[in-house]
Amino acid sequence: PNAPIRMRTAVLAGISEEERALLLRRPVLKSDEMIEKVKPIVSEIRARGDAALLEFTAKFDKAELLSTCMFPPYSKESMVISPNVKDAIDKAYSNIRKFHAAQVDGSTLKVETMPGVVCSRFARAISRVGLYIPGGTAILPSTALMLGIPAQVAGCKEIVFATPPRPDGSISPEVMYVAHLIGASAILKAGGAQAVAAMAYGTETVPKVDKIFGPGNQWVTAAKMLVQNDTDALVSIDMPAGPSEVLVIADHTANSAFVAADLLSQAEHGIDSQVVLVAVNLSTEHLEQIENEVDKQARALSRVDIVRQSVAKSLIVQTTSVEEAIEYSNDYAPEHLILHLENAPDKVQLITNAGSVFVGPFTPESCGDYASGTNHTLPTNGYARQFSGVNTLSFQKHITSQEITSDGLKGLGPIVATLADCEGLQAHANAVRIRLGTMNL
Ligand code: HSO
Ligand code: ZN
Repeated sequence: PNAPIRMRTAVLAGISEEERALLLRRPVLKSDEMIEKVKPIVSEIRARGDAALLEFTAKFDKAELLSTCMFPPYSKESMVISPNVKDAIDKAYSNIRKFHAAQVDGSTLKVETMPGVVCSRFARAISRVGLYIPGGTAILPSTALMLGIPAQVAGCKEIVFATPPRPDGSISPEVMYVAHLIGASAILKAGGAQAVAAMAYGTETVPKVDKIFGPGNQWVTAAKMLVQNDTDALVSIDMPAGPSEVLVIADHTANSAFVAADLLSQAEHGIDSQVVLVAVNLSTEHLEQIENEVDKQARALSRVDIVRQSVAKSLIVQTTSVEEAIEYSNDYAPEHLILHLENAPDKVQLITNAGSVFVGPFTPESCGDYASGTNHTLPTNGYARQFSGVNTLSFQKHITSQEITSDGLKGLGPIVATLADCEGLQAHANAVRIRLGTMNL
């Protein structure tokens, strides 16, 4: 236990493609195996609804409940929190709401592609959403804000919170307070695969939802992946989630204590959190200073046992230029990217893959985790290559429409009829010709 808390070090210059690929790897996630494990839980919920849900909650969360859900109005006693926490939640709510309200797509896009042919696109809220708020080693009212606020500003009609209850059957008062701010229409007191299944299919008391959001452990993630593939459930998910990550790029301007603190803030999430430090031409002394800071600060943390394990799995990568560092980061596609660099704002344009970027020495990731305004539900495991983090548009979908005048059809119809003939789809061609036939051409 007294061994130094240290990361592995690798030098990027001169290594082979294979070695470089190994440095980009995350700890393996066995998604196939997990999906097999959650299948029986999901089927039980489908088959037996509330009864199965209550049994699983007794078994996994050690809570004997009489009912699965709470519905508004939520009692004032359930949300008693200290005034300074309430104040902090209110301020975070206001910032996150400002940033997410500005993202609401309330406009209609209209393009006249040919004379008399007008194509439009407009957004509508996803009607019913399920928001998973993890329990486990930390209570996460911040996640309730990050999922609830975009749902609220997008105008979702039904907002279901799901979170594992404490053994006495209650939900943390901070999460209850956020549910009240958001106007959650139900709070499902369940976690794990069983909560996901209940929201995907609905039970006697749990409302069925159209899309499920939120981070969770392997069970939750596997259940989300399973139900999204079931056409009976007719449900989608935000993204496949994995363990949390941060990649920090630091050059000679970096403050060693700040860098270490940023690495540790992510390392404390869980034993499989990944933290990567990409050093740009750092002197041996500077690097050593950072490593000593990691060790020193880690020892003072209450979650030192978690940090010890996650730091041991983490990595320092030495590079010789900012470009090389950012190229590595782009290939890694981190959930969070922190730039401790000279002229950091100018480097943002080089970034092609990342969930969220933190620019400059006074922008710790913690601010985005809680209260600056951006969302903290972000793509992990390299999915930042193709996924955006949760945002207001995640709670809307787009509908297209078109309106064609008779003159418009005179111009467009022959093109469509030719293509329909070419595909051998006579009825398609007829739908145009039957109309053209009524016109004086
Ligand atoms: N860093 C986490 C979010 C979070 N941090 C919640 C603190 N509370 C997402 O990767
Ligand atoms: Zn965090």
